[in-house]
Amino acid sequence: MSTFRFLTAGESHGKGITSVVEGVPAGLPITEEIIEADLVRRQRGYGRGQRQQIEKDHAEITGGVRHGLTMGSPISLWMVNADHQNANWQVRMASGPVDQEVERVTLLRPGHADLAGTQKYGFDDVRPILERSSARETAQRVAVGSIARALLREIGITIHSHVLTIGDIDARVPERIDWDAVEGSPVRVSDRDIEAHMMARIDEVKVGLDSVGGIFEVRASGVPFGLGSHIQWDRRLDGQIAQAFLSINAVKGVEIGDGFANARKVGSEVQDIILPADAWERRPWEHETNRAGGIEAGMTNGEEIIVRGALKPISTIPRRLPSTDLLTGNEATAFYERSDACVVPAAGVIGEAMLAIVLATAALEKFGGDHLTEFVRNYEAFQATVGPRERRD
Ligand code: EPS
Repeated sequence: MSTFRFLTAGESHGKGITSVVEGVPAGLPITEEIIEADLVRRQRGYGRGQRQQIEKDHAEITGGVRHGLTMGSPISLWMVNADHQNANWQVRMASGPVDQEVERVTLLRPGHADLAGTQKYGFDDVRPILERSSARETAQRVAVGSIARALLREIGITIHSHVLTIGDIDARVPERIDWDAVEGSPVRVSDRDIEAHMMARIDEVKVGLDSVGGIFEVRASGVPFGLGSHIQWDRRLDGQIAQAFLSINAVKGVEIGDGFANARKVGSEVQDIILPADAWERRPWEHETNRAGGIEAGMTNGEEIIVRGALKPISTIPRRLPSTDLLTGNEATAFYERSDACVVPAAGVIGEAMLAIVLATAALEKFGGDHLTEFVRNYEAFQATVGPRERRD
């Protein structure tokens, strides 16, 4: 049985970024076009900086897929950094020795990897640290997420995201979210009025040479019972999701279901009542509400998974922040090259990828299978066992 896992490599302004994905069953339809559809979504979003006009993200499949189908072997993806074509970057990020002096970055940016990274890895130049800690790497995570998502789709799981807040502006969340409207929105909200307010807020922040954060929400529907487990701390799915979300650049908080709101209530107000069979509309064991966000005791409970990620405003801002020089320890202003004013919409797309990766890993753990048909067969056999014993035929 295979375990879904992946690694990425590459720097923001190096030649490109790579990933190797292992554990995908054979027979899954994957094409560069399928992956590109998600890459394009990550690049959009109001408030992105100049860099996204330079990059046209495309993942070339260089291994593991033949004639549009996975082979069960590791899948390798290669993505070019268009910005590297700039002569400056070719010298600054050359993998071989260069015969000219390359200017060091020594003005530490607060809120980034600069200080801790240089101290930990022993550099007197921030460049080798900032290049890898850059959110450019999330382009590969989204590509890997596309593969995970394609696998999940085979067992009926779909994943969406939308933006809940930009700064202090809250979106109104309707009972049924119009995902097509979200996809058409520059800030990934379904409400046009709020969209205009949010965009105005981003403009305002840009004029003030600042940045703004916010909260995005990712939802997975069609999730079967029993992904994750209660039996050991590291098998709990909510813990795995929290780790995956907190690994997204600038995400500083994670909430599953009504986590924070529930903390202010009493026990009788926060339960999701398990409905009796005559009230079920779509499947066995429905709940009256979904305050738990689809996970109880580290396992999926059949309801929609709802996860939120809170993003701090991007730390690199055009308004030069007071800081310190890495070499001298003297007072200085922080390094600034370029930045985005707001990345909350893009972070939602990255959150979808991370949730897809966690769920694909858990689904493969539960259902296994080296070929897609085996995976789907195992899923279907399990689904047939779900429900009250005396009502099952
Ligand atoms: C990033 C800084 C910006 C972002 C980049 C992440 O890049 P640059 O310094 O080249 O302007 O645009 O994000 C991406 C390149 C991307 O594809 O998302 C950072 O410091 O993390």
